[in-house]
Amino acid sequence: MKSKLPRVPLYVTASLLFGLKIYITYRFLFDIELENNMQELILFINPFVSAFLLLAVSVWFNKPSRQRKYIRYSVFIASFIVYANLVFYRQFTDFITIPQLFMGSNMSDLGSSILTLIKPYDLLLFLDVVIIWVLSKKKQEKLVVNYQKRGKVFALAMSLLLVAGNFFLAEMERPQLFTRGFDREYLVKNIGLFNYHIYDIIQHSKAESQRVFADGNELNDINEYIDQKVAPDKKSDMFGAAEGKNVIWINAESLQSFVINNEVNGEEVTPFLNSLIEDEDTFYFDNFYEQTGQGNTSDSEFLVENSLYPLSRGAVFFTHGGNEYHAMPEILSEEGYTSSVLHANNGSFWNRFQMYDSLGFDHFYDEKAYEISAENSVGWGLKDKPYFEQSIKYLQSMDEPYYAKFITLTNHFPFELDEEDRSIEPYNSNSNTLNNYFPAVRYMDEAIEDFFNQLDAAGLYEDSIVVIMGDHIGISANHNKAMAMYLGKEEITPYDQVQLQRVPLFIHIPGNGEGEVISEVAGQIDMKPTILSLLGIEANKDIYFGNDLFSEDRKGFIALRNGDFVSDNYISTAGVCYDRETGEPVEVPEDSTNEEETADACSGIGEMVQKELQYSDDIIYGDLLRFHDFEE
Ligand code: GP9
Ligand code: MN
Repeated sequence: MKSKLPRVPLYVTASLLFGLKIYITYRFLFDIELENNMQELILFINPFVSAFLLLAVSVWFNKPSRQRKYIRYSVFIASFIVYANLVFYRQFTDFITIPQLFMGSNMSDLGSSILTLIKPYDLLLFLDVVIIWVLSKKKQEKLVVNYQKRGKVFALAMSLLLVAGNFFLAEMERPQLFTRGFDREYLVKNIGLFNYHIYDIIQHSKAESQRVFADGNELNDINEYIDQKVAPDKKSDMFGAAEGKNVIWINAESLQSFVINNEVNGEEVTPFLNSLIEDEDTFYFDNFYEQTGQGNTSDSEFLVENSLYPLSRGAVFFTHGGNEYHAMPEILSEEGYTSSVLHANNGSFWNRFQMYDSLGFDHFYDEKAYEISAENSVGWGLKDKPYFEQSIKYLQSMDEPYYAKFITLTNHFPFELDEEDRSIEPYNSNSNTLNNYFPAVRYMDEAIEDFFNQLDAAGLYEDSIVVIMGDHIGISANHNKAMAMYLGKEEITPYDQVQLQRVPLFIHIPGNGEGEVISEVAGQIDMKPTILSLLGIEANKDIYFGNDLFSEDRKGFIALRNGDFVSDNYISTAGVCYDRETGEPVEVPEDSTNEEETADACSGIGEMVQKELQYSDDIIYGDLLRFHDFEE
């Protein structure tokens, strides 16, 4: 007997079956972290949206057999893509990218272990394909559709609308998802695996085309600029002051300068760091600016290792992780150093696996190197105190001299902290973020103090220098009202905003005895030349935009990534030129006809800033360092 019920068209049934399969895969086979209900919802929606987008295309085929064939094969191929990602994920906890597919050494690692990554029950993942295949072979007319043009356009409009809705939710949940890239997991969980692959292909082709058209001649102007404006004529007095020492680098998550030597509820926020400033072996820089863009921590790392600027959009770790660089770890290794990063987070975050390889790091101790449990974690992961504690054994095992970079995690937005770790009370304002920032900063301060003691106890202190640097701001302009209240100001002006981009920099050289507070304008771009000079390493042929912070002979300005800048005398932001000392806008004499004068005092430096940022971008987009001979 024939059923009276109208049959659901095959492309709809297939979308539901295939969508459900992808959802199950995301939810139970990939280890995707879901932090709230919104993320749960988006993860639930996006598989069906993607499936519908893919399969609704079938309505454009007029011939029933073509329609069936399209549905059959697209589900099969798409399932294969999901499965390939799953196998890859089981090995790398990451999703496939185009560069990895074509040139990754990762993939060859996979080759040998592939059999251990395939499970018998994986066959079930093709159940939907089988059902759809069988259905599509049935010649029932009702399964295929024969829409008029209107119906076809409607199906298309419907699928695009669903995609738009999905993207809208994703943007809401994770603003600037597309420009910033973040982590592949973020992309997959928000827009789905297929849209992620499309995004990856677009990113990749954009980067490739700029790369393809470069031939190296672009470097002539850049080298000339560096020779004239950046490279100092002579070495600083501190050249070689830490020759042969280990470099222990601490990336202090979200640490801003405004908490240094400051109080909250009558309590010192950073007692240890404050005492470190007083220490005769410490150089403390109180006008040191972060210059990061959208890539946050990764951008600060990029600045430090390369003395190049990060990009104005996206995270360069992500977009240009495969470029040729001549970074600090590589230069150090030529001098006999080993280099490592220790960071108790997922190693694929910010594309670190790939980028650290490109930068020349020898080892990366990621979360797998740490014992992490619910008890010793908070917020983003392992708490800083157990993190440092567990790291000592790795330091002890390193070949000397070494460069070891520590990246802390606890003082990360939203600055969660367990009650037992809270030594000072939060601030009291309308911003919970700012309120909780203080106890979290204090926890990091204590963790760093403990770490100094552990270094000493393990006999690792004397032969090392310790650098502590804030990576980027922790409190954004969204909290300006509370920030103004805390700082005792009426409001946060654009000038103040730039000043809030100061992060602490400590260079601690045991036994040096000449430590002081240095107030010259400085920034993250300066770290590579500074460290290399301290270690007595000359890198004459290097391409970089920073200065040795101990040199007299410096550019005299720090470019912020948005084109604002701070110079010895001025701060330029939002098109206004301020006197750096007073914070007052610099007046242009009204009756002046002289072009030099009418252009405000900032414009000369402004042009240099633009030029320098552009040169740095050209280097990255064109992958120009591959044409440069650093040995020569
Ligand atoms: C993540 C950590 C924090 O691994 O570096 O990153 P952020 O969000 O600050 O860039
Ligand atoms: Mn950070």
